[in-house]
Amino acid sequence: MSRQFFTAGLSTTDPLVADALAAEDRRQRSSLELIASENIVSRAVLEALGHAMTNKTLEGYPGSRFHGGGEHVDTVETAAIERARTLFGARYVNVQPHSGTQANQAVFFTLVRPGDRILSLDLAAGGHLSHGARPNLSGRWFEAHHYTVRRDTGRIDYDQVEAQAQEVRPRLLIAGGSAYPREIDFARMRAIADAVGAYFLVDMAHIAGLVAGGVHPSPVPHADIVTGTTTKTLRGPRGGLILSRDDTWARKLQSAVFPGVQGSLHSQILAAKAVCLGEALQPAFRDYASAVCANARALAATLAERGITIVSGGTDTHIVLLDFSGRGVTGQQVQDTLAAAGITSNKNPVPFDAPRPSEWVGVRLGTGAITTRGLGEAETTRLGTMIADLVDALIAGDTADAVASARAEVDTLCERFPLYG
Ligand code: DSN
Repeated sequence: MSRQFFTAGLSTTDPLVADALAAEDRRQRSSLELIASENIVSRAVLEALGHAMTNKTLEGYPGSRFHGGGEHVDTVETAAIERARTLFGARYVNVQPHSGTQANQAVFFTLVRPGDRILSLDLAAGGHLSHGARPNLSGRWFEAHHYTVRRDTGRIDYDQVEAQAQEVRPRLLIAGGSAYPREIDFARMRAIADAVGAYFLVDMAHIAGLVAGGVHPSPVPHADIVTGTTTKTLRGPRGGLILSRDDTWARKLQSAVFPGVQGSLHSQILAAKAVCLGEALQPAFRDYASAVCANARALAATLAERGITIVSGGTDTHIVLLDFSGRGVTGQQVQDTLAAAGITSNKNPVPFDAPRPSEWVGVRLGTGAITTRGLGEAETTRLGTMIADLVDALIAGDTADAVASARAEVDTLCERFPLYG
């Protein structure tokens, strides 16, 4: 092997990929990220992600591996487990799931069998694909039923969930999702699960950082099993995790993750997970989580004042879900208009929306990344005004001036709040 293999940089060996990475770097630095499932990881997390620990293949768990040479991965995996235990008050922790979806698959492997009934939040009401949506494996393997939100409040109606649970008699009740902006009453959901003899899973992927930061109630005392991601509000690498308040399911979950739904682990990701969990244990993370929610409330209030419908009338989390039904524009058009000004968002269904993504009338915003960047309530309020101006211009049919003006303000904000020095 030529020495160059070990020494040459990416720009020399693969300009196409190097250029794409450089362009992505510029994109992130010069735009404001409002996609609710994104965040900006620390330099320390990036360092762990880019480490040669990626070369290490391992299966099994610390102290019980199928390959040799795993002692340093044992160190980082054990640290990640211990930190998650402390952070979330959980007894059982598994940090190996490659994603939140695979964490959920491991829970299914543990608690249910193909053909069993599951009951989860409807996708259009803020649920998640991996909770039994038809195109997902979970929708094919289980008899999935979905509860929704009230049309008048946009919130979960727990009496309705209870009535539906009594009718469906699911083996597994699931709470959580990817676009529900309100606090979830985990104690009530637990009571509903108990009343019908169902297991109770909470997928806290979006709110894990808010739970860690003490600004959202924890599902851990209530659920049989909790899944989540280290991405999103927890501000870590892409990947999942599984928690439980006790060891009831420990043995089954261990073998459900490996060898049930996964093979070898992603060593360097475990190192990055340990780093982000360590960061979340610092007192400053509580301030961060609190600022994320304050920014979301400021954004929702500003947009509502400008006549934009906010699903559920506001937010208790980092998510602000906009509803453009009856305004003559689609979520895609709003997403594209914001993007032209350097504001990144995603089209999203709103409750009871059309099934086709091209017809969705929602846009989901989230404040995790801009808060990491340093924007406070004043800047977020200003950002809300810019978004409202862009929407007004879109509805009026001429966005050129609004886009130019917002783009200039986005540039100024990006310079004031730079990424990675
Ligand atoms: N579920 C997707 C989202 O919320 O954007 C990815 O995690």
